[in-house]
Amino acid sequence: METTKFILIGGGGHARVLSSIIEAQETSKLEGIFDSNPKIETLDGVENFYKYKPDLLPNAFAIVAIGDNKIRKQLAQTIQHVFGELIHPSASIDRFSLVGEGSVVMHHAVIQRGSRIGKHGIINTACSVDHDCFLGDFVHIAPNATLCGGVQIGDETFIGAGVVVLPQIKIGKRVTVGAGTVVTKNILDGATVVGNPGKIINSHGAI
Ligand code: JB3
Repeated sequence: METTKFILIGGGGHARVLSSIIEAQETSKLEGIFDSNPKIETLDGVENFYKYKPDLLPNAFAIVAIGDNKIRKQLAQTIQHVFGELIHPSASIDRFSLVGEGSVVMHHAVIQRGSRIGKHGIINTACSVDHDCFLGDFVHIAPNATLCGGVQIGDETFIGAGVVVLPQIKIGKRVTVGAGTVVTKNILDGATVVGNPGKIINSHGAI
């Protein structure tokens, strides 16, 4: 069976988790990483080529392996490789859901029926995206977070570890929801929300 080859842009903690997903699939292979840090020679034995070169490993699919949504978006615009997707075999993805290019779904995550994950999203370890959710591009759902049914999340928004978002809630773009927050009301663009129940702690992004 043909091997699916990958390159990772970035070689830190997030890249190591993605390397673990690649290793978990017999027909996938990590060919190299591109990380600007001169101290990183390899990632778990895979060579670091440092500065991104579009003509190096041209047949490999690229994943931007940077957890920060804004940096991941900036970098994605510079990559000329075709983007792939990475889904750990232990993740549960309903056949009527969609995962956009460049997105990654970690170990034991759940994406329920009718949900759509945008481009370059991070659906992190053991989080759950329930039915009919709509996530924009460059969204990060951190480990163990729970999106109940029909939740909408805007581009570049970060949902912290262990967050709970109640059904049908709409969260705008570039929102930060702190770990453990329970989101009970809609949140406009740019807000930072923390606590149970979630309270907005910056000027914009009112309910
Ligand atoms: O919370 C969890 C489960 N994971 C976090 C993840 C989602 O985000 C993790 O704990 C970290 O908070 C974070 O992981 P990430 O993005 O790997 O962070 P860090 O370990 O700091 O690694 C970032 C790597 O990207 C570093 O090695 C940088 O040198 C590299 N980097 C930063 N900017 C870049 C650039 N590499 C390239 N090629 N180009 C850049 O512009």
